[in-house]
Amino acid sequence: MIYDVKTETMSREEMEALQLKRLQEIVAYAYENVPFYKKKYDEAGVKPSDIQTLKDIEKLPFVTKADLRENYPYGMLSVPLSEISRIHASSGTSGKPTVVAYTDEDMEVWTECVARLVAAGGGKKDDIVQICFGYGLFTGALGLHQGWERIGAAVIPASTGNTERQLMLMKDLKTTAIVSTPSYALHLAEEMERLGYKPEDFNLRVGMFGSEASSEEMHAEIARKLHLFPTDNYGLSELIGPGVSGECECKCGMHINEDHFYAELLDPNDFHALPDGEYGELVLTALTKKSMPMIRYRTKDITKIDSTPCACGRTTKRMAKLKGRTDDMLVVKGVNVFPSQIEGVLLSFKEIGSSYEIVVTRENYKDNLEVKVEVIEDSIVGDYGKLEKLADDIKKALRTVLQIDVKVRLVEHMSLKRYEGKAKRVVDLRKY
Ligand code: DLL
Repeated sequence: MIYDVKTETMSREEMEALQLKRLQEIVAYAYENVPFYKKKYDEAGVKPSDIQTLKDIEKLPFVTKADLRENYPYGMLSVPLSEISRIHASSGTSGKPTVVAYTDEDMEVWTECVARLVAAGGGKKDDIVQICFGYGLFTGALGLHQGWERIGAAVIPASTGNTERQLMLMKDLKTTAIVSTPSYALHLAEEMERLGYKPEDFNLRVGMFGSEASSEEMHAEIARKLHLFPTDNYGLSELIGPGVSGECECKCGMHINEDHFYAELLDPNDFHALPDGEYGELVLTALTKKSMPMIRYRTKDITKIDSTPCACGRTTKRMAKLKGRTDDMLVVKGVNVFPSQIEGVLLSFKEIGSSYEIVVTRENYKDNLEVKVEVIEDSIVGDYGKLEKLADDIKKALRTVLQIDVKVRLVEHMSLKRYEGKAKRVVDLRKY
């Protein structure tokens, strides 16, 4: 079902006209109301009146996470605190968190954006949805909660933790939809198996996943193990939280809520605009966000854009599943390695589980890449020959994809750490 037919099926001309109008408004608004933007634009020698076409956005300087950190906590607000109705924060890599705020109007936009993606992913009024994201400062839980509520579903704010209890609730309350990270969905599936449940014991129908990278293979596994239709959903706190883009039932890219988010795809080295189909860094502008204007925010997320029509009838551009981030991209032996590439290979082996850990070390100036995976196939545990062959097969498959040698370490089932939030897959122990 298309939630907002008028907006989601707009012609390209109409959408671009709307985007330009909103871009001009938000740039002028930010310049007048946020000293940070006034200073930045004055220094760059640009004025709001220089924005005459959408392409003119390229005249504006970028905003980065460092800018938010420097203006912590309220330095980028355009309104007095009395106008703010919600505050969230995302964990910073070090030190202070990144604080984001919403006015009533921003909350309304957020809720509508998520509601569109809920409907796109197959969510319905009759659904009973269990939100297994951590309630708190993280935008995931409350953001999706609001969107599901807006479409009229019954929302269970289960939060994270206590997987056995989650499964009990899921079964007893006849949950039809779940919202979580994709890795937690697989953990739920593992626990189901361990506790002797079968997927048929549950009423699951759809799953909205996001906030961390997942491969097509991972979604296929979730679908198979939990008997539900999974969709991938993307967003980030700085822009709004979840609600930026999400997959529809065609699963051919995540539809961007383009009337609220203007997406540019740039070469991360020289920032020239890339054509559709080429991977680059996503730079987003929140076209309507009032509390904390976010104009040309460098997401560091790597994706590609597809503007061709989608079979679902929506006309909005789609972004591909994330290939990684410019800053979690590993360079091992001089080769760019994305954890998502490794994951894709690992999930093609049925003998190993979906949890893995990538460890990078350096010895005598030489990089080593080790992948730890859990053996879940009982028939080969204890059979040295079979284990050795499995490790060798995984190694060969990784070599084909990555073009470098990888050490494969098989470990016991359930011995790797499980995560309720975003999974941490990479341990880089190299000293530079
Ligand atoms: O993770 C918002 C969100 C919550 C999106 C729930 C979807 C579902 P942050 O905590 O600020 O916000 O983290 C944002 O997480 O820049 C990406 O690197 C990563 N990320 C978010 N969604 C996806 C996804 C939320 N579907 C950062 N695939 C972003 C891959 C994702 N990475």
